[in-house]
Amino acid sequence: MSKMKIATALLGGLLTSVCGGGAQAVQITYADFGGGSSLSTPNFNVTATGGNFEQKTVGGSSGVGVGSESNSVVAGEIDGGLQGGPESISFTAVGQQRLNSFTVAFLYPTGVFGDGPNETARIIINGITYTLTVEDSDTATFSSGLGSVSSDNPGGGQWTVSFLNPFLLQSIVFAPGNGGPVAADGDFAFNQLTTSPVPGPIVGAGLPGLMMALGGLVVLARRRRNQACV
Ligand SMILES: [Ca+2]
Ligand SMILES: [Ca+2]
Ligand SMILES: [Ca+2]
Repeated sequence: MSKMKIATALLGGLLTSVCGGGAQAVQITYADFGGGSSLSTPNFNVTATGGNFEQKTVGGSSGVGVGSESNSVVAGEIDGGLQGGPESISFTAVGQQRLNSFTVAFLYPTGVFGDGPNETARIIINGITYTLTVEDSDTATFSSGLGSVSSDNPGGGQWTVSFLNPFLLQSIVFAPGNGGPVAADGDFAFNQLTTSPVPGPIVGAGLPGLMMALGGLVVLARRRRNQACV
């Protein structure tokens, strides 16, 4: 392959990296889960604690929770469990990616399906615990200003927490919040997680890096033209 072709191929790859960085969001949804207690995708390793993955649809929303014969209190939701302790679903990131948003379902205000308190979800991101708390049927709050909450479907208790400044995701765990002595309080299900790739090195180098790459291509093109004239 000539130097020109190599340079063109390199530049093409770099431009793809520039143009594609951040645009290729990766999503994993409840629909990706079958049975069993573990799931591996190119981007995530996921495990269920306290039982197996279990899906359900209620009130126009769908999600995957944890189910078992012995420990699960609420089918298709991540609940406080019986003697086996709280259920949870844990995601470990494969490779470098940034957290854009996550969505949960079946997190309801007081009174819905007999819930005592407003339900809360415990979300442990990179080892730090945050809470998503329902205030009423249209409002919920996230315990950190890093994320803002939107109501997707009040009938399904579905909420999305979006991160304005996506950060590197190593792990995220979905666990019941205010279950306490009542295992069916603070139960919910996972609906969706969206991440984006970490930008490539040329993006890190910024515009000067891109200009240097373009400059190199021009020099190679001139050399080639001069050689052709000999
Ligand atoms: Ca359950
Ligand atoms: Ca409940
Ligand atoms: Ca619930």
